[in-house]
Amino acid sequence: VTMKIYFCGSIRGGRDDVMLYRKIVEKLQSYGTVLTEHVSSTELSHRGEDASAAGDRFIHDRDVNWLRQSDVVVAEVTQPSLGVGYELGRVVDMKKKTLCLFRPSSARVLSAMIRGADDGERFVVRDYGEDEVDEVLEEFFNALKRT
Ligand code: 6IA
Repeated sequence: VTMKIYFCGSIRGGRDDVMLYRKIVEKLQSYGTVLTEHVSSTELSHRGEDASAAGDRFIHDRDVNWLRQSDVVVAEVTQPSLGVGYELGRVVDMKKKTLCLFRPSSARVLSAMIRGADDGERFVVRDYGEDEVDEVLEEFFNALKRT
């Protein structure tokens, strides 16, 4: 049985980091099935293909179901996104193992509601640089195997 990984990244919050999401998702795929591969699709713009409320409800319900099914959650949180923040809030309640990746080089300051949720164990915020994706994920998944 392969691990189910839920990846969170900004969509309507802005697609500036989509190439980095690609890189992260590619690495994640070496550890398991990424349920949310579309988040890293370069074809998906912040405007989206379907803005209807029914479309949005479908997306919301499907994503929350995927969150419930997932074994582990990885989020790139540098580009602020309401959707990613919402997913992380839901996931804290689901008590899933979660890794949030933030790039201080962006000159942004991460929300206190994310940084402050770090408990050093189940929910971890990791500062990193773009060239450290592989190491940071290796470290995280190796530690998972040991628990
Ligand atoms: O508020 P945001 O759009 O930035 O929220 C992004 C997060 O919400 C991602 O981590 C996704 O898991 C989830 N999400 C938001 N929109 C979608 C979506 N299609 N498909 C899948 N997951 C989504 C929207 C595409 C569109 C712009 C029509």
